[in-house]
Amino acid sequence: MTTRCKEYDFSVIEPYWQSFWAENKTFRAVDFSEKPKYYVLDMFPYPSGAGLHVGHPAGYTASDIIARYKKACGFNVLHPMGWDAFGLPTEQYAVQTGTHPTEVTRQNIATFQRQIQRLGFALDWDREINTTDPIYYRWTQWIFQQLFKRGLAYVEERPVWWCAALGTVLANEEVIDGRSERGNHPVERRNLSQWVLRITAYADQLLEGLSSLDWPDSTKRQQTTWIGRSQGAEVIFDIEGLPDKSLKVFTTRPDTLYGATYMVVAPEHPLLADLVQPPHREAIEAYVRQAACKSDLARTDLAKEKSGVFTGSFAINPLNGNKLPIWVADYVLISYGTGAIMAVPAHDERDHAFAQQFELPITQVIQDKNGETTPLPYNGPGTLIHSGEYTGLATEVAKKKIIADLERLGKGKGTTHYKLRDWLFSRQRYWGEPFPIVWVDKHAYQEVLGLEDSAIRPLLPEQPVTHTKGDKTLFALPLPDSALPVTLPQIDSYKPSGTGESPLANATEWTDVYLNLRTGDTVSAQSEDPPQGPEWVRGSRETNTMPQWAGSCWYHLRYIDPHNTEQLIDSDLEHYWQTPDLYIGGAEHAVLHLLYARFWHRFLHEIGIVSDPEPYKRLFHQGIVLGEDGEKMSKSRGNVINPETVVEKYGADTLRLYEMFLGPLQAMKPWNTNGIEGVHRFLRKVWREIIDDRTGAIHSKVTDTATETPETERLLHKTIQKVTEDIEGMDFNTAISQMMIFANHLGQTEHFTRATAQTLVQLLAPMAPHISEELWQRLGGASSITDAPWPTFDASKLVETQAKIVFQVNGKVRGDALVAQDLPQEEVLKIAREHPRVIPFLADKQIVKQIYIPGKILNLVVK
Ligand code: ANZ
Repeated sequence: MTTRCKEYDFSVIEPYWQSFWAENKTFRAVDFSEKPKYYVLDMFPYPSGAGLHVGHPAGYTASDIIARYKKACGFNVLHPMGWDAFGLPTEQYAVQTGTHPTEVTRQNIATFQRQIQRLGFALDWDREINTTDPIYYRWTQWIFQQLFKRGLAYVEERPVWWCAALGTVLANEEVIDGRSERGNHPVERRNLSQWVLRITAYADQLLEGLSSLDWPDSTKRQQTTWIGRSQGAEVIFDIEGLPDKSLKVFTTRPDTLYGATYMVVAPEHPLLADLVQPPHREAIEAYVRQAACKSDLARTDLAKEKSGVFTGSFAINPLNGNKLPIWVADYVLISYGTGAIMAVPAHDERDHAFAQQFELPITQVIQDKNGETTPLPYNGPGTLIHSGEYTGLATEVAKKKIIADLERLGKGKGTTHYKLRDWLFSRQRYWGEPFPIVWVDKHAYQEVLGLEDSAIRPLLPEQPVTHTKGDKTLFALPLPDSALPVTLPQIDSYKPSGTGESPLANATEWTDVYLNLRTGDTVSAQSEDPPQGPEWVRGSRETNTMPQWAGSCWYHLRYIDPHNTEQLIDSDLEHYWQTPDLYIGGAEHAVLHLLYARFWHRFLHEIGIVSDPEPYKRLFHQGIVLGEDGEKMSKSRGNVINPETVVEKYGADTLRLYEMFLGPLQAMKPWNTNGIEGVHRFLRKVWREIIDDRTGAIHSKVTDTATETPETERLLHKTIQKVTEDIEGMDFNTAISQMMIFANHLGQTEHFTRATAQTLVQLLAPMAPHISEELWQRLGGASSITDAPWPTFDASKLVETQAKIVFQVNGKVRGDALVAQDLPQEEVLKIAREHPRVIPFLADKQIVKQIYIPGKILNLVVK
């Protein structure tokens, strides 16, 4: 049961085996199998209109090799695929063309699926998921509800980028230097009511959990920095002339308090209005307006020139009573610490640059350990100087003492701050998950509180979540489980509403509803015949949608139980499959997705849905594949390689093998079309060693009668060992090199056994599965190669029996020969003397000395 081609014809072989695997459901993951489980997960793709690019197969081939290898090792493998399909590009395409995003998504998924299937991945397609499918996002909404009822979702006025010309809110990445990326219109910060998730409640857990993870160090470091826990103190400064106000700062260096020479508040600081003295008012108002257009990143860029304005007010140093001028400057951010700092220019780089620019005093208060004068700013540890009673103390001691003294004076306390902010969770978009929330007025909310037996009561948070609209306060009411999923309504335009609200705000037919709290039924409030009864409330649906990250926060769980309509995941299945044993994806997700998913998974663990607090124990980042010119592939550069074109020309096995042969998986590396020819030739060679391509039968070299030569046997076992170890270590490029060496060796032998040929194709199968399955079957393999157990090597066969001896004459290499490892020196000398390339150098000469390094070199000194 094979194809009939004589030569290596991948265009026949590959589709043949792909349908064979699909029809036989070869890669079906079996729930509750007796075998040990192995779950290997890829970061699922966003099905864009552009189709697959060569970056996708790099990671997917790696995970596929592991999946196929683990199956051969006797594991019950789960290797699934799905679509992270909500997102802005689809919505924008829909706006431009008037096609519904569902339709755009359907088409894009069809393309991605066809392209992925052509690569012959060992995927269980019965578990395919799609984040935009209501069957899926019902559970995304459900998780939101659980967060909501535990007080982890709330609404807050948050500054967002608002572009008046476009009539919409923009994401950070859509704003460049204070202007919209599209159309170059000015943007400004505007406060809008936003949903926020309390990820900060998990800051410590997320930080401490990192130590248990087998992740790339750089990614762990990025998460650590992103969470940014810093220990320090809050210090309270009195303000001259404002006896009932004070200025609170956060500092990690309370030991430098004597070195503070000025203070800074962020332009958004609530106290600023009180601090500004009349002569400075105009300048400050202009400055604050300017700062509103800059991103945090631009404001804190160390390389940028510092800017700021003096407020005219002074603060009092709580330890020594010094008067410090208070400035406003945009390098201090409102979102961190307390939004105000004590500036210590001698020991902080930013303060130093600022002080130099505005000619403010610089007072050194820390000397390094050796007491030498260090160039300023010096931010290391050392001993205090010019610091009153603290002079002479080591920095760490001084920190503690100063904090204790401030506490006693009521002027401060030790605190911990985090860079991590709560997660802004709403978007003013159409193509995202709707929130399962209806806003009702106070009266209706109180009535709900009275409905003791309602399905909704257990979903209400202890503290109501409210937001004000005009002069009204509205209360967030979660929809009961029976109302899920809340599906997206059909609307005429996906354009933003123009008021800063989502396009859904225009769909009043959908937003204004009567909701039955018991059944979850809704009736449009525009209905002529409004329903009656105590369980019906009138409200207005939340019109923001969730960000694209939501669906990918828990998708690793859905693959385990993809069709469950009763619960998020069956707990027996969860116990069986647990979390992925290996997760492969790009390093660009180091903080956002990988942190959000850890947060949700920890939360689900806490509420008893999953058994482990961490979702991804072992993580591997595949490197980026660059264009042939060494630059990032991009349409505008014209250096994009389309995997389908490669498959057309060389076949999927070549593409897979080539992507793995390019270099170490984690490295960034350029594409090279010449290299692909080499890999393709290797596959042809393997074919021709085993198949006689004039007849299509097994080559006469492949013997069933003779035994294997010791050299072939040794190299075979070495190859099994190396390929096995390299696959385990994800060093696929060197595994391939070893197989090339072995294939070359077979090319040079007269005969090799059928068993040797079978083992070679087994080793090749995880990387080039189609040719391997074909050769396996032709060699008489009983069932699919995917059922054959992984070859094992015999360590006793690895011992080198032969050695290559290099012959030198007077220190110069003149020839070499393969000899038995334990051949006596006289015999080796005999071979050297008879070596055609050595003979000329010995003629008429006398050997005066022999230096023999067994198994390596014979050096003859002649006169
Ligand atoms: C005085 C000082 C002296 C500081 C010194 C540093 C060195 P990390 O470590 O990142 O947490 N800071 C505090 N709040 C700020 C804000 N909202 N915007 C900008 N800078 C802010 O940084 C904490 C340090 O960053 C704080 O310690 C404060 O400067 C500054 F030799 O206070 B430090």
